Amino acid sequence: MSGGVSKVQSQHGRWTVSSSDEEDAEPARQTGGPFLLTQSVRKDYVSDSDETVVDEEEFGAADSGQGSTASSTHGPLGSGHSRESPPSPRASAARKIGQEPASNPIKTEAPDPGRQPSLALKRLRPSSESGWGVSSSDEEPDTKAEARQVKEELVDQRSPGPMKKKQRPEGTDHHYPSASSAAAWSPKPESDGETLDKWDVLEKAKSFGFYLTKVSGIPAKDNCGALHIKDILSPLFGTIKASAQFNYCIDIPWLVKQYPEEFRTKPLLIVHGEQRQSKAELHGDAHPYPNVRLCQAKLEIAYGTHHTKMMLLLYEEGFRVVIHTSNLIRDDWHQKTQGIWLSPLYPRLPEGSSESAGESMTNFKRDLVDYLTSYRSAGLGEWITHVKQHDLSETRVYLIGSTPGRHQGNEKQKWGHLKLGRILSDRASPVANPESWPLIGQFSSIGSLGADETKWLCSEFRESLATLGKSQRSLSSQQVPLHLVYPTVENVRTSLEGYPAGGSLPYAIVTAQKQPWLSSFFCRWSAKLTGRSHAMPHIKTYMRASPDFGELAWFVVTSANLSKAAWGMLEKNGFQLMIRSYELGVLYLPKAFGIETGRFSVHQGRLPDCQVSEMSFPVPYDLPPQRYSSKDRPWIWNIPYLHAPDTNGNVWAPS
Ligand code: K8D
Repeated sequence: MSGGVSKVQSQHGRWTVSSSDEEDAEPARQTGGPFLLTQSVRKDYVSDSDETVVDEEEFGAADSGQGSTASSTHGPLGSGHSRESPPSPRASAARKIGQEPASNPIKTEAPDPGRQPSLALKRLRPSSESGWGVSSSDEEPDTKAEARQVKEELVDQRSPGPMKKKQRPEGTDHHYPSASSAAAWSPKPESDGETLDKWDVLEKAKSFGFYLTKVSGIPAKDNCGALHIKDILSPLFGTIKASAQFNYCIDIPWLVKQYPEEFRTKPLLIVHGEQRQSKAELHGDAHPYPNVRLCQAKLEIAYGTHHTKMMLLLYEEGFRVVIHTSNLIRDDWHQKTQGIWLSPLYPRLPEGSSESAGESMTNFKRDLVDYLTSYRSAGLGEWITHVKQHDLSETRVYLIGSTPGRHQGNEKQKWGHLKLGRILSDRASPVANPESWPLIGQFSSIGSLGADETKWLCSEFRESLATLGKSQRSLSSQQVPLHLVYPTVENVRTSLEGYPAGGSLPYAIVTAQKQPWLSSFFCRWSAKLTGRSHAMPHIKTYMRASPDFGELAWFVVTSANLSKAAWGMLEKNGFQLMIRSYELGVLYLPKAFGIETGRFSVHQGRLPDCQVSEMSFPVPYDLPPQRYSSKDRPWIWNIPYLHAPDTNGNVWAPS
């Protein structure tokens, strides 16, 4: 690692304890904080005779950044009060990864009936360095084939394939993009600007642009179609001229290494929310890289964070937007379930195009410009210009963003849950029995949601998400079932990472104690059909499913956890929506993919040979969600778990 000496410690006290009602924010993710080791297995339940010396390579520990030190960059603060947790992590935190040797190279295999030895003993890929952006000798052949396939899907959209002109599908309306919008760059002939043929429908529905991150240590078939950050930044996706990385936790030396060598010196703008000392540290980290510029997102409301995870990639060939859920640190791309939306390759508009050119039927361009403008930052000006200069008309998704503020009037419905509710009102198709179509939320952290479910969760939040078309706007959302998918302690313990995975699931004990009522909504993490049951979620998704969970009315992948800080809370009798954090996600509506039934069919798991299904949505975890049993408890990161060792033989003992 090229970073300097770690200076992670003692980031306490950045936040003072709040006496106001500001407890809705999620706890700061203490990636850089002082921390309590996941001590290696306690002797009282592991007999010496079980001791096994484990080759570090067997666990990928030879790779810098792998091993038990990971936990020490994600562990909870000693203080039980989340408000005192400084959002310190970032660069310094990340840099710490890989600098400290594994504290305990000798692992003890603990007897654990529930344990799945295959997880612990599986040989992991040597490291994420085997991404195919590096030298060919490092590459796995199948990885390259996959990359080519992804390229065909996402870069070569200009080759229309076999063409056949057909009749307009029934029910095609103005929400659907006209064939002419594609004509600017598609060689497909005969577009008359009005008709929309089946070829278009299939072509456009072909890819949802939805991907998961690659998981080290699982069978290759389960990583089919999954992407590492090196894949996303590879020349196969475009020749990078400049890029912008929006994120929360950023390890600059690691990030630079994810770019192919030929792109490492191209201008890179990092948009972050760091303040004071951690901002200074981030600047220190950037100093060795003259091409790296930093842009600090304003956070003028207490307890806000810059959660947004987005890449803007300016290519010789055009422009691409990537909205995802991973921090820019090695651990977030290693053994977690993370979501990625990849835009198509956007062509550059002809010189002198009008302001309104290149808009999509989802108004994605306008919304992205509005989102970027909300930073009110000079550093983003040129990126707003880049967006304006490209044709985003092929975008099929809606942008759902949050930006800090007390939004009123016209602004109110541009952000957070009110934005989602507005799009669902304006653009989603009603269903016959809405009260039997459950809502599912899935996330990696939980804020303080109030004394009972009526305060926010089952009132404004569920009301917005339960909207389906104008007629059903806020109609008896009280009856819509709500399932909240969040890992149990057992999920974390038996995960690929073991307890250290809990460092990215920062639900705090003080918060949990205030909302025992929330337990009745909880469902376990399970992703058998994607092979990701043991890759803990850092993805966040929200969806509306049919009564039998076989169809979806819509699907969202986002950075937004289950918190008022992220989604917004109504104040002043609904006059304003108060949002603390920056968040970004995308909404999939079936009609925008030419699916006129207004419902995606649900597809779980991968089809053979990395195929993607054309009309069914690849839901990344098992449905229906399974409620917690009476023994299950939600993962809470700042209490000890000493009585059962994790996959790697460690326990969790936060300070
Ligand atoms: C993140 C306040 C964070 C809390 C939760 C998360 C999460 C993040 C930051 N800090 O997404 O789980 O951006 O990873």
